[in-house]
Amino acid sequence: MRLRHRLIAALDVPDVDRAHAIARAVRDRTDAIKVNWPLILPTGSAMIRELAVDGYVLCDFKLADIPNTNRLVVEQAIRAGASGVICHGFAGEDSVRACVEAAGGADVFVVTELSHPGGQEYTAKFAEDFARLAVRARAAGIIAPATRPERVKALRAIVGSKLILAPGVGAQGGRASDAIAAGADAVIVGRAIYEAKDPATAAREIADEIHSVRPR
Ligand code: NUP
Repeated sequence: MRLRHRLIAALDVPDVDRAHAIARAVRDRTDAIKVNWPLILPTGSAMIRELAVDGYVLCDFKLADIPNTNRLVVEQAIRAGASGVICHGFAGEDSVRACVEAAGGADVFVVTELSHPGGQEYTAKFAEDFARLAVRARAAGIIAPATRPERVKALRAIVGSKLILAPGVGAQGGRASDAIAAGADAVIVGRAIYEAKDPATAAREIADEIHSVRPR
């Protein structure tokens, strides 16, 4: 993933026309469009294919299955045009390795600690283990919570130069500049962009905030 803006838009918009309109509006202010089930269930892999024409698509399928099923899903995502996929660490190293192998040269990101309050109940207890697993399995990077910048900092110490993508900015209460200052390479932002009256302006403002702490 090439990071220029350090901003990834989460397009959790089930309406195909609105999703395309928002993607077009924010493309040149973001490094990637992240898609998840709210968009892919109604639109299918055709949506991945269409979005991939204009750049990096990150499939946030949070894969947590047996290695064979993970592999089959990743193969389909890559075939449709995805440049990256997100998987969970808790399914174990063989399951993560299956994603990395199936991705070929594409990126795999491993969720460490989920950004919502419930993420502290279970995932936080194993987040360091998941980060070490991501390094061993040669994943491109990890997902770490922008809602808890001190955790981003702790996980950075484990993953070295691997990428850290941080969701939880805006609607979940995190600040983009705090996450970047704590060591995230990029933030993932959904509602604060796609629910904004003007998504392009919202994306530009977040990118400006990021560049106030980490100049281009
Ligand atoms: O820990 C995570 N937290 C999180 O919010 C891991 C994620 N992948 N996400 C995703 O990021 C979540 O599924 C959603 O697509 C996006 C955040 O959206 P929002 O809270 O900015 O609207």
